[in-house]
Amino acid sequence: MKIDSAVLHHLSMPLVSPFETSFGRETDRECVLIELRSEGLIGYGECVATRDPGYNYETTGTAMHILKDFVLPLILGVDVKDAADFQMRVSGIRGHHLAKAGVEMAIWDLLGKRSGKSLREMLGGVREKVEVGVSIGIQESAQGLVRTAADFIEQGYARVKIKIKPGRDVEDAVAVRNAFPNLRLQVDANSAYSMSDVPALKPLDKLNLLLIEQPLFEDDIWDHHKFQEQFDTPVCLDESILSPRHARYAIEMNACRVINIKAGRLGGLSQGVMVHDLCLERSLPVWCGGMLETGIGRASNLALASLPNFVLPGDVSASDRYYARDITNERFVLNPDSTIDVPTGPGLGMTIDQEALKLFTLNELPIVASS
Ligand code: OSB
Ligand code: MG
Repeated sequence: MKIDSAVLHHLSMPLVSPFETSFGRETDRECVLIELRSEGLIGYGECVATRDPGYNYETTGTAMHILKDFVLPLILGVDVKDAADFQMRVSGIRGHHLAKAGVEMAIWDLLGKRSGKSLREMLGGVREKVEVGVSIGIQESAQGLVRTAADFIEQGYARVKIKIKPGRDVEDAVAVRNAFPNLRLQVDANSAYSMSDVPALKPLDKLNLLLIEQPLFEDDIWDHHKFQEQFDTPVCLDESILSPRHARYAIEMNACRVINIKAGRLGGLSQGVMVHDLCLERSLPVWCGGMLETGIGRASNLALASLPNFVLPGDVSASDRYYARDITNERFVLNPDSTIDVPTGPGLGMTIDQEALKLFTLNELPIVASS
């Protein structure tokens, strides 16, 4: 499949409500939509880098640079066979997984459109719908958080994740647990703590949480082992797992009992599938994380989450939880059983609302093969 040209669309989209985590607050979400043209077809991929280097070191700015100057020149005018071939071609570029993963997604979309197969079929997904939950950012108060959670539960979300940070942890979690004694509840710290915070966090262990996500630093798998030793609640790693190797290290160190899989963080869907397979073999449950994706990235997450070992609900909510207007014509809705349907069309199964795309574009960069 020869890749003829590409367009990078740097987007900024207003969120329906601000999203606050331990590393900052977003009211508009930036991302880079990658458009690849090949033999008369167009494939789309979403790079989930954000405006600020808060989740990890990448930003939409670094992604535009790495894509334009390093990743795309390696594939434009080139016959790229599949995701593995793409990974081999870009293996000399260190890091920048969010940038690479966006291109790999566009390649899958092209492969599917060529063969008439959905991403779910190509990845080996086994479910037509996926169990989902909602990730709630830090609210103005614990009472406000309970109200927000009640609203989502009312809408049909059967699993809730709340963001925590120092000073806004145990009290918030206790408030939600007291209001909803049977709720499937979990917390996410986004690397905000260190081992000296263990005594302060210990009361979380009494709240019957599904898991505690990424309490410590990204590069500290070993301290997560020490943390896990002190908690009955399963530790789940997000930021720390940057490759299938990291997943193996974490499992062998007993640093976690659950892994959050994000294709972006791992450098591509193919790498997400590898972590999935490894966890299946080692009997670790996984679930699909989210990065406030547009319809493009959400379609990709749903296809990935249809694989067999995604046994915990994913952070993949309905389109209206994020955007009043999305860049895709298709919107995702929550089914009454707290699931979302996996798209069935070729590739990602999505089409672009060109008018919306224009509306949200900060910068558009066409890129052609240098001869
Ligand atoms: O840590 O899971 C995270 C959003 C941006 C960056 C990091 C995270 C998140 C979420 C949102 O929790 C999940 C979603 O897309 O609904
Ligand atoms: Mg997380």
